[in-house]
Amino acid sequence: MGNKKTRSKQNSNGNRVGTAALGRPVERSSTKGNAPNTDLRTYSIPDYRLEHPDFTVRQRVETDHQGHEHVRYEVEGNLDAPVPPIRDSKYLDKSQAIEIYRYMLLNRKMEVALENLYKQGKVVGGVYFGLGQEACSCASAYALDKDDWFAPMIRNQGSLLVRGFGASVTMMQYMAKADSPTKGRDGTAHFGDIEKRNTVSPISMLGDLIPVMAGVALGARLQGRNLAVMTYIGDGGQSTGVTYEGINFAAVQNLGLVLFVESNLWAYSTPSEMQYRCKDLAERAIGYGIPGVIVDGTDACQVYDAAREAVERAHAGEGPTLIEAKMMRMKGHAIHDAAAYVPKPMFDFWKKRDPIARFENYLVKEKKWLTPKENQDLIAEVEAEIEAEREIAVNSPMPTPESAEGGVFCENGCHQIKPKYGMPKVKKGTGAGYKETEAAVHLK
Ligand SMILES: Cc1ncc(C[n+]2csc(CCOP(=O)(O)OP(=O)(O)O)c2C)c(N)n1
Ligand SMILES: [Mg+2]
Repeated sequence: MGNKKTRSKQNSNGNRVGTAALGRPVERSSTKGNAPNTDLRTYSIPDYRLEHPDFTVRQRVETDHQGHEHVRYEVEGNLDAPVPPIRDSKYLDKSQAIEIYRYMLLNRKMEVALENLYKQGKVVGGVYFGLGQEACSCASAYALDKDDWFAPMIRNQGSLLVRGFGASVTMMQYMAKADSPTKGRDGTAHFGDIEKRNTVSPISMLGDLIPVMAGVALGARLQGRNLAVMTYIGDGGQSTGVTYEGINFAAVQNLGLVLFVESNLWAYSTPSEMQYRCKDLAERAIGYGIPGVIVDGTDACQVYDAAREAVERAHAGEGPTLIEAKMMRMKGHAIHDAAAYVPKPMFDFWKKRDPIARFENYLVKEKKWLTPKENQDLIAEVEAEIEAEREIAVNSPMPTPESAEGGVFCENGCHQIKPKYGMPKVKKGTGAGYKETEAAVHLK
């Protein structure tokens, strides 16, 4: 993030890729013989993947010799398919691709450090991991411009790194340290920074971030700015009613929501087969009347391209985009969960599609953008950074007991909410037609 972004190119129809390639559902009449068949409509959902994994998870109920029933999952399908290549990005140049790779390495090594801190008894509570999802977290956040807004979910610790939160911030938060953003009041990732980094804190109630972020986009637009607002929802969390409400609101208001649906095949111990019946969650976009697109969530280039196109649509005032990123959660729900319910062949399949190993291979062997020596130096430098950040976090003090009573209520205007980009433009009432809205009065 932060460096110059290449704008998406024009496609052959002369439309901006951001609009046309993402396939805003377009009604098409299909033909029967020569006559148009008006009974049939088809909608397009672009799919950037170079592979379409083909397997199904089935639930089996088994009875043990004592008569107790146990649920077990089995996977069936083509689990020996060859690993697909990384798809060349339409927009990323060499230095940007290497920067994303570096963030992915930081993401992974920070989580390894967190696991060790947990095992050393230094973490208060649990730890959540985004293992296998680093490309989705890092390349998505990298597609945002500095002024755009963003809200991570618990697994998007890589996105936080991209948005400028050092690894020590997340580590201190898990250790409930005095210098952490919540000063020890919350043990997990519930922090943001609405002043400097345009980052809204995750919300535990799944789906609730979506209307909140739609509201952020609406607020910015009332203040004269078309900003992109990016957030994430899981394949489990997208079943909530508030997800529907939030996306629908963003759709009808044409707000710049960039929603990543992280299709990681599991919601806690529930497989996606038991979560929804449509083939791909991107199809939900058709019902909302917004563009939807499918990407391989383990391919940083695909994630970036779809995100960047959605961000450009948002900046152009063209409304929300739903991006389904397909991948696999490679650990349990959190550190307490050994994920014993996941059939081992599924882990084996996705392990071969490790987003970091594949991107490394792409940069070193295919593109030759990094020599093996440069790659080793980069890895060593990332390890040194994580070690330094770990030291900062470990050395931060625990909060004093007296500090617990501070920061509970607003003190001395600490949370004054002011319009960030300018006073909202409202129509002045001149007669029976218009009335100054209550919201506008309130903002003054
Ligand atoms: C409204 C709501 N219902 C239930 C929960 C409890 N809960 C927390 S995480 C989770 C599973 C989420 O799965 P998914 O959305 O697929 O995200 P993933 O863990 O795979 O990233 C559930 C059910 C919650 N936080 N909010
Ligand atoms: Mg999930």
